[in-house]
Amino acid sequence: MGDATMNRFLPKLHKIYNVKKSCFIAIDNLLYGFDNPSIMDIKMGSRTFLEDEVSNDELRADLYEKMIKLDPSVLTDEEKQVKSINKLKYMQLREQLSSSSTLGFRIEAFKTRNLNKNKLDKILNRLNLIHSSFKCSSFFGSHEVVGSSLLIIYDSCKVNIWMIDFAKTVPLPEGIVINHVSPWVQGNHEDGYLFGLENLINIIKEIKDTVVENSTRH
Ligand code: I3P
Repeated sequence: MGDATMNRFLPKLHKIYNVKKSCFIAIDNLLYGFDNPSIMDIKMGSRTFLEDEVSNDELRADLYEKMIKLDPSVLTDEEKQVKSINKLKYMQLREQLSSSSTLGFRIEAFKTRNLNKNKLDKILNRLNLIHSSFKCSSFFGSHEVVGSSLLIIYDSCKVNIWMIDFAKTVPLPEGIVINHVSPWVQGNHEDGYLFGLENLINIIKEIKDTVVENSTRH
């Protein structure tokens, strides 16, 4: 919230509650003022785990069960025998089985209705603003942004986009500089956030052009 370049894209933080060992935050209700809104949660970045995960070899049966439902063919015989998988492997498979690895973003959930050209224009304007502000932001210049989402909300009158989910946004180690675009290799801390945002913007532009082309044809 302290970064003046970015805080217009972040829900306002109202309060922090510590309950036993958990910490809860109260933030703006982003759906307030919308009438039956359409919503899309897009997880940004080509890497969805923190580098610490690389050294975590705990085997998890819950992640194995989730992967069985997604795509059992990617599991090794050994994993099938122990019926568990470590989180790094699970997260990397999720990236490869979705568009995270190729496009740097994936759609996690959506409830959506008619999108017209006017809304696509507003979405593109806001995404371009987030992109240019992110590039100038001292906060994002000094943090890796992992597992964060863009939340697109619109109804028949309004459109808005918010940056949410910063539980795995952490300061970069001293001496490490990232561009948020280059591919990740262990130790470089690249997250692929801007790679994903640029692809998202280009894809929405293509959709808009198709919408315009179809509407002029009819
Ligand atoms: C979950 C998703 C979450 C992750 C969670 C995964 O997978 O990647 O972001 O939590 O790990 O299970 P999926 O989307 O396939 O359900 P974190 O971002 O907090 O790591 P978890 O099971 O350890 O909570």
